[in-house]
Amino acid sequence: MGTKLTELLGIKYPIIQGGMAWVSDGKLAAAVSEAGGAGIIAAGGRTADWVRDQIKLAKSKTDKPFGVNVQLMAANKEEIADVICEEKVAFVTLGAGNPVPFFAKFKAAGVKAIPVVPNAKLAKRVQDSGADAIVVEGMEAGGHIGSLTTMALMTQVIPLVEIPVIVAGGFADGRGVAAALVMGAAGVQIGTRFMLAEECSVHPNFKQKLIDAVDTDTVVTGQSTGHVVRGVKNKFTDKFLALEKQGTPGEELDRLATGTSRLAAVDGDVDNGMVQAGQSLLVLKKIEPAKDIIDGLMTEAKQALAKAPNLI
Ligand code: TUI
Repeated sequence: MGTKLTELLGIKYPIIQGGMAWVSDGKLAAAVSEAGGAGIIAAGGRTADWVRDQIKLAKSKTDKPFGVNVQLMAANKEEIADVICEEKVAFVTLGAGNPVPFFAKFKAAGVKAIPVVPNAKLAKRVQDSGADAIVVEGMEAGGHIGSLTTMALMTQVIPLVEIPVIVAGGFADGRGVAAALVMGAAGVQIGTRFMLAEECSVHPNFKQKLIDAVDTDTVVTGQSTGHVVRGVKNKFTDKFLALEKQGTPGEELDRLATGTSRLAAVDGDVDNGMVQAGQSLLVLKKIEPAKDIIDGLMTEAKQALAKAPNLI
């Protein structure tokens, strides 16, 4: 038995890895795909050459389908889209902007287009414009977020569209996967949990920050600028939020935030960098292979679903 997502992508389990800028590369994507999910290389902040190299690396490690996440605020998004088409990657997820202008190019290259949307209106619009599936992402997620919760999105968007709906934001264990499937989702996208995969190259300081964090430790920056981002509270977010409260102009805040995701994820400065992460942090206890994460998620999901028929 599978779902509309496992069928669409030709994968074993209904789990896709979130595209995490400065974090998810070809090594992590291949490990997740090899374990039966769908891994994703995050192109945000990277050059087109880096993206091509990581696609080639992933292809050398797995024959299974994997994807690339394109960040639609990036200046080089067209160039990256061309690389994805040339390399005939199985699918793309498209976030943080309007994905519709890219659909024709991906369709012509046989690359499935899966936009990430934060509300029902955009879900309907991208479906009507030809999206193959959607990710609906709740504000529990890490990184750039909308304003609705995952539960509100599952409740309202899943019945509204015919294409497969993958849900994201706050999922970190198998009970969550089961709950999403019962809600009618075709799959779940999980980001933060995969930062603790052995194959994830994010800096060890970042991994430790996640292990040490508790459920209430994330904050949301950028409400005043429109670049709304969730991450773990630290010296950087304290300073940023204090400046926001004082009414600091948006351009100055944007300048202050520039480079901070890389600083935390690549350089390991988890005090002065932005440690982008979602809200389900207590589940993050140890570093383990991606395969163990996925096997654990699926075992737990099956147990939860087996119990479900007797609940009412
Ligand atoms: O894109 C994400 N999450 C991200 S992108 C990112 S890189 C970044 N870092 C710092 C600041 C800003 C970006 C980190 N995390 N998730 C998918 C997502 N897409 N969330 C929200 C949206 C979205 C928002 C507006 C999608 C479409 C949209 O409007 C479309 C339009 O133009 O009408």
